[in-house]
Amino acid sequence: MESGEDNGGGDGSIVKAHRRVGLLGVPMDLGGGLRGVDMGPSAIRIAGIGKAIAGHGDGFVDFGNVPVLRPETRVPRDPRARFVGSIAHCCERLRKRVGRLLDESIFPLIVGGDHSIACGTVAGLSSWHADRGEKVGLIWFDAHADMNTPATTPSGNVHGMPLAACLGQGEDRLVNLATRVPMVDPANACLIGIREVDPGERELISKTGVHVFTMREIDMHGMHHVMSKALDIATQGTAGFHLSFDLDGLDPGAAPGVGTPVGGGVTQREAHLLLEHAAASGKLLGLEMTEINPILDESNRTAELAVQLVLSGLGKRIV
Ligand SMILES: [Mn+2]
Repeated sequence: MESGEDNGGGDGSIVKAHRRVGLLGVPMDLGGGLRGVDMGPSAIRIAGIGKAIAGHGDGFVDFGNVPVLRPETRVPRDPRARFVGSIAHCCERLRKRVGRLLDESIFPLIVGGDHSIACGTVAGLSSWHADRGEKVGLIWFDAHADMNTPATTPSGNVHGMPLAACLGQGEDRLVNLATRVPMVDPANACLIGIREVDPGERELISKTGVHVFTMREIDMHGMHHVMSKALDIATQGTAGFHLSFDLDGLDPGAAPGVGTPVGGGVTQREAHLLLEHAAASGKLLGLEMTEINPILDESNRTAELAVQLVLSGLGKRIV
C-alpha cells in the first residue's frame, strides 16, 4: 500500500511534474437497481487508464480495489436503504484509504462502482482537511440529484442518497463517516447536469440550499458560465474541491454504459469543458468516476470516454 517515498512535491500546492495520481477501484454494486457497475474499475483499467495518465506526464500508481461485499452474500435488510450497513462498512475502508493517499501527497482518483461510494471518498477528503482546520467544496455532476434519504426514497437504492449524506442529511451510518458533520457545507456544494429529481429531493435541495445547475442552466448559459459559478461556490473559503462525476450526467448517446441512463444529458464536449475548468482552477483535490456499467455498454466505449475525461481533469489540453 505504502508506495514509494515522498518526492518533495507534496506541500498542498502540487507541482504538476511531480504529481502522482493514485487509482483506487471500488467495485460497489450494492447501491443501485441495475447490476453490473461492479465491473466499472475493470473496464476503466482495460481502457488503459494507467498508460494514459503516465503518457500525460503524471506519476501513476494503481492501488487495486477496496474490498466490497457482494449482493449475493448479503441480505438487503432495510427496504428504505437497501444494504446500507455493508455500504457504510466499505465506505469506512475507502475513507481511510483516501486519507492515506493524501498523507503521501498522492492525488486520489476513485473509480466505481455505484455512486454510494462517494460517501467514503468525500468522508476521506473532508476528514483529512478538517484535521488541518480546512473545509472542502464539492461539485457533483449527475443526471440525478442523489439527494434522497431513507425517508424520501422511492426505490430504497442508496446510490440515490450520497449527496444528501455528504451534506449531513439522511442515514446516520453514512452522515457520520467523516470527523466533520456535515462533510461539506451546502454553501460550498453544487450539482451540475441534473434532469430527473424526485419530489422529496426537491424539498431537500431547497432546505439545504445546495446550489443546482440543471440542464436548463447549461442550455441557456453554457458550460463555461456554469462551471465558473460552480468553482466560485466550491472554492469559497475552502482548501479546494472534490469532483464526483457520475457518467450518467452525460447523454446516453455519448455514454451508454451507465447504471441509470437518462436522456437529454450533456454532450461529450461539454463534459470535457467541465473537467478542463476543474483542472485549470488548480483547486481540484480529488476526482471520482462512478456508475460505469460494462453490461450496458458498447465495446467499452463509456470507459474509454471516462479515461479521456480523467485526462482533461488532470490538465490535458488540446494543444
Ligand atoms: Mn449519481
